[in-house]
Amino acid sequence: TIIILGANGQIGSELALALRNKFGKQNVITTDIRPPHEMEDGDIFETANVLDKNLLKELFIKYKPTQIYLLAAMLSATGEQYPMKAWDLNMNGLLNVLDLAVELGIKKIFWPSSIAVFGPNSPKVDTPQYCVMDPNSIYGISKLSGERLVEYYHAKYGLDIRSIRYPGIISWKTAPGGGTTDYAVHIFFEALAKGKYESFLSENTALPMMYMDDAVRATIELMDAPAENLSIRSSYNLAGISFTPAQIAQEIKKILPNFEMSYAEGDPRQAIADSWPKSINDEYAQKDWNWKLEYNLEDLTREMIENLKNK
Ligand code: VAH
Repeated sequence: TIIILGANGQIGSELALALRNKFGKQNVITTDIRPPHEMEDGDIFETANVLDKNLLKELFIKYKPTQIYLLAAMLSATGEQYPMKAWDLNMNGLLNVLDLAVELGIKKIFWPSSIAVFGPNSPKVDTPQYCVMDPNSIYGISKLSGERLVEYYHAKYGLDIRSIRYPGIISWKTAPGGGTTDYAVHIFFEALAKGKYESFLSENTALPMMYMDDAVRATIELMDAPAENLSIRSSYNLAGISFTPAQIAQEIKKILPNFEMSYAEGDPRQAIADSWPKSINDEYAQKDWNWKLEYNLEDLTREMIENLKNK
């Protein structure tokens, strides 16, 4: 069986769909701190807080998972409002899962890192797998620390933990919560609802992004790769596509000609975005597990508008 912790989040909710399709609903246990808004027949859900180690232990003993996906975390923008809560959730949630996996012999774990592990002194363009990493958001600090921990638990205890440094992820099924890259999701909701959007990031803020379908496929392809092929046990860079708010607005205008974009000044998320890379090099993912992106900016824009129109 597979247990997904944080299954109601932006990534967790779509990973749950993909993993249920791949392994069968009866083999996927979704958990979060509260039930999802809607469930389908056969969906299995358990309420679980990743900070409650005893409850996690009971769940792991009850379901004997062969794989755990730990998606519970607080993202960058909210983390700057509640730094100690973010540190507690992101670090102790991870440590609880790592310790229980060793204790109970659970081999395979997925844990997401982020481009947020890079900081002001990291190379900004074509950011490599190995370079200076001085994150200055508590979220980025927790993800960099998490990378050090997962590599340590792999080396010391042989845990088969796999990880991806996700770029900003764009999806329509579940609205994201508290991220700096969320503008690239909100823009579509507002373009269709109001015909206009005020971006909290400035027009030339280039960031690495990825359509959710690519992010989910990358996750499953990494988890399916033979362990002996994986040369990275911290977390794999994944490039996605880099664009600015101006560029995505331009792409939206090709489909919604009356769409109007404007830019707010002084949003605290601007400083977070400015500390991150503009583009990423993902040669290790290409070499180790044959990664290939499928959705470019034009595809992503078309998919988001079509799916949100029908939603
Ligand atoms: C955030 N969506 O904005 C997340 C992600 C790279 C961005 O880590 O915090």
